[in-house]
Amino acid sequence: MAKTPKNPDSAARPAGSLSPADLAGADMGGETPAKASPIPADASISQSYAEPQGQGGETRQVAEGDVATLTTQQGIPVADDQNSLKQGARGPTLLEDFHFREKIFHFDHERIPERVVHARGYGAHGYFELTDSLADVSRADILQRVGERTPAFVRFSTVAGSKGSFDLARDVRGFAVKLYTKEGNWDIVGNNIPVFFIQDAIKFPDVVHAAKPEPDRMFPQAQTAHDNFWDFISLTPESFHMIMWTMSDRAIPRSYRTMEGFGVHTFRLIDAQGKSTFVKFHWKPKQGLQSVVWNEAVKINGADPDFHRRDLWDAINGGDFPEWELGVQLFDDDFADSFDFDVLDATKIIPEELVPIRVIGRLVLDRVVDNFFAETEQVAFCTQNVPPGIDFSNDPLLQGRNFSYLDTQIKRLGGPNFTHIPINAPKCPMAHFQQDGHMAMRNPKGRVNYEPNSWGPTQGGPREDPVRGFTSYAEQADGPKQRVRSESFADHYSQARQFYMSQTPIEQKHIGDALVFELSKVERPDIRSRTVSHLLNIDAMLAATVANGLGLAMPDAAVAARKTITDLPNSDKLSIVKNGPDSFKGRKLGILVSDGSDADLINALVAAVDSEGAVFEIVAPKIGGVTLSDGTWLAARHKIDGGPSVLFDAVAVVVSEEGAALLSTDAAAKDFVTDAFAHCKFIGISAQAQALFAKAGIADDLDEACLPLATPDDATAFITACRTLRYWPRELMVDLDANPAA
Ligand code: HDD
Repeated sequence: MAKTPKNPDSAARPAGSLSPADLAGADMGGETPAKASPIPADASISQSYAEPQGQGGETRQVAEGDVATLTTQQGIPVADDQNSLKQGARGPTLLEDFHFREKIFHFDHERIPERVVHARGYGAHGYFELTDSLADVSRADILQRVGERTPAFVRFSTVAGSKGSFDLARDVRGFAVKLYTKEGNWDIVGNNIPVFFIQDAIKFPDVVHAAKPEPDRMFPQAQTAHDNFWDFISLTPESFHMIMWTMSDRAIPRSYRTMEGFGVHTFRLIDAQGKSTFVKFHWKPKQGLQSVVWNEAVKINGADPDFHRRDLWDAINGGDFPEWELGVQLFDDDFADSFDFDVLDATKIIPEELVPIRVIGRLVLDRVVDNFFAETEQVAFCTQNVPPGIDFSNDPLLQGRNFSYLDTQIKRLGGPNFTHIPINAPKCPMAHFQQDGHMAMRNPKGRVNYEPNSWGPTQGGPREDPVRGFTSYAEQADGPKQRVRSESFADHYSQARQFYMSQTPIEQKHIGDALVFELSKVERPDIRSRTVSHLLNIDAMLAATVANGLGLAMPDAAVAARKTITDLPNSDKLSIVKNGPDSFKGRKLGILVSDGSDADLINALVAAVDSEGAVFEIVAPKIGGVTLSDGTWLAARHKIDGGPSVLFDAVAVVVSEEGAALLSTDAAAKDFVTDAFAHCKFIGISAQAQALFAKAGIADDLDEACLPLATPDDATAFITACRTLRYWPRELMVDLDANPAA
C-alpha cells in the first residue's frame, strides 16, 4: 500500500478540524486511518469546520512507517473525510462531491444476499494430510501420497437462522470443506448429522420454508419450535430419523471443534481402470464429541450469541488447532444389494459396526481468516465440485444439490465469475475458454477463445486430456421416465429407532425433553398429536414420555409404509456420551474470585489447567480484577454479570469469606453457581465459598461432582475429575421432566 503524503497544514487547523494524517498520528495501531474525529460541541469550533478543506496543502513523501493516505477507490487522495462538500457552511450538499457519492454508493452496496440456508457461519483455513493412501480404490490425486498436505477451507454453520442469529440454536450444523487439490477444488458439503430430513431434492424448498420463520410474522428466528415446522414434519414420515438426531444433543454442540462431520450421501471412488467403489465420508473430531444442555444453550445465546465463533477463533489463535480424522466407509454393489436399506437414501446411515471406518487422513484448522466477508461470506461451496477419481451416486438428494449450489452462487455472488474470488479460486493451474461476464478478473490473453482451433500448441490454448480429465462413471441407467419414490426408500422408522435405542439413558431423556419443548411451542394440538403418532412407530416409551410431557391423550400410531424393524443392533458410535473426550484439554474453566481469594489455590488451579492443556477465565465482582490473599493483583476477564457459568465447561469458586458474603447478595453470582449445578458441571468449591452455595439454596444438594478445594493439592484432583465433562446423575435431581409422576 502506498505510504501517505502528510498534510502539512494540519498543525494550523483549529481543534476539531483534524486531517486524516492528524488522526493517524494518534497511533491507531494499524494501517487504517482513524474513521472519526470528536464532534465539536461549541459553535466556534463548528465554525472552523466551514473552512475549505484540503486546499493549499502541498503533499510530500514521508518516511517509511507513516500511515497510508486515504484515497477514493479511484486512487484520488482524500483531504477531508469528515465533511461533505457544501455550498456554504449551512448550504446544500453538492452533487459534485465525488468522494461522498462514491463512499455512500459503496456503503449502500456492502451487503450481498445472505445464504438462503446456512446463512450464519464461521470459517477457518487449514490443511488436509493424507495418512493412508486410497490409491487402491481411487485415482484422485489428493488420495495418493501419504504425508502430502492439501490446503483446505472449512465453513461451519447453522441452517435455519439468519446471518445475525445466535450460535446455540437447536439446529443441524453445516460442515463444509473445500479442498484445493492439484486437480481442482473438491467440496465436501456436509453436516454434523449423517442423514437428512428428505429423500428427494424437490422437497428442499418445503422443508426449508417450514423451518424458517413463518412468512406472515417473520418469527420465530433460528428455531424449529413452531407450528409450520412440525406440521411439515408430521406429514413427512421420512424425516423422523433426522428428527431423532436434531432433537438429540447433536443439535446443540459445545463447539464446532467437538462435532462430527458427514458427507451424508453415498459417493463413488473411481480407480484408474474406471472401477467404482461406494464411499461415505466421515470427519471424526480429535477433541471428542461434546454438547451443551438445552437450558444452557438458551442462556449462552443471551450471554454470548457468538459462542461458537469465539471458541474457534480463540482456539486457533491460541495455537490449539482443531483436528478431525477423515474416515471412509467403503463398500461395493454386493453390500449395497444386501443392506436392509437403500444406500441412495439420504435418510439412512450405514452403521460403522457393519462397514467399519477406514481413517485415511487428518484435517487441521490452523489459521483464522483475514477478512470475514472476503473469505467466510464469499466462499462458495458446490457439491458438484469433485476431482477425477470421485463421482456421484444416484442419490436423488445429491443429484438435486448438484444443480442448486451453482445456481445459488450466481444469485449470491452476482455473476458467473465467482471462481475469480481468491477464496473460491483453485490453487492449481486453470485453462479454459470461458470469458467475460461481471467482474471478470482473470482474462485470457491472445487471439483464440474457442476450440477446436488450428492455431497450434502455443497459440491455440488448452486441449482436452482424455487420460487426466474427469470421466463420469459409466453407470448403466434404464427405465421409464416417471416421478416416483423407490420402494426401497419406504422404511422411515427402523433407523430412527436404532438411533434412539443406541443412546445412553440421559441422551434418551434429552431427546424426549427436546420433543416436549418443541411441541409445547406448537399451538395446534392436532400437530402435536400427529407427531406423537409417528413416535409410536419408533419407541412406545418415547411416545409415552412425550405424550405425558405434553399432557396429551395417546393417539393411534401413524400408518407406516413399512413396519419398523425392532431388532437392529445398537451402535455405540451414535452416542455422544460414549464418544466423548478423555481429557479436559481444549476446554474452559471459569474461576469465580473475590478480593482475598486464596492465592496458592488459584495458582495451583491455573497450573493444573495448564498441564491439562485447558484454558481458564477469571470472573470477578469488578472487571478491574481482585487482590489475592498474598497481595498480588489478578486481572479479570469478566465482570460477574457478563461471565455466567454457561460460558464454561466447569467452574471453580475460590472466594474469601468477605467475597462470599458480598457475592451472596448478588443475583448473578447466585445464578453462576445454581446454573453450573443445574447443568451438571463439575464444580470446585473453596471452604469459604460454601456460604455462597448456601445463599443460592443448593448447599444441601451438593454431590460428588462438587469437589472441595481445601488445599492447593486438591486442584489437580478437581481438574482430573473435569475430564468426565458432566455429572449426569444430578440431572435427575434437578429436572421436573425426570419425574414420570409429574
Ligand atoms: Fe445444502 C448450503 C449442506 C441439502 C441447497 N448446504 C449448504 C451448506 C451446507 C449444506 C453445509 C452451507 C455451505 C457454506 O458454508 O457455504 N445441504 C447440505 C446437506 C444436505 C443439503 C448436508 C443434505 C444431505 N442443500 C440441500 C438440498 C439443496 C440444498 C437438497 C437443494 C436442492 N444448500 C443449498 C443451497 C445452499 C446450501 C441453497 C445455500 C447457500 C449455498 O448453497 O451456497 O444451494
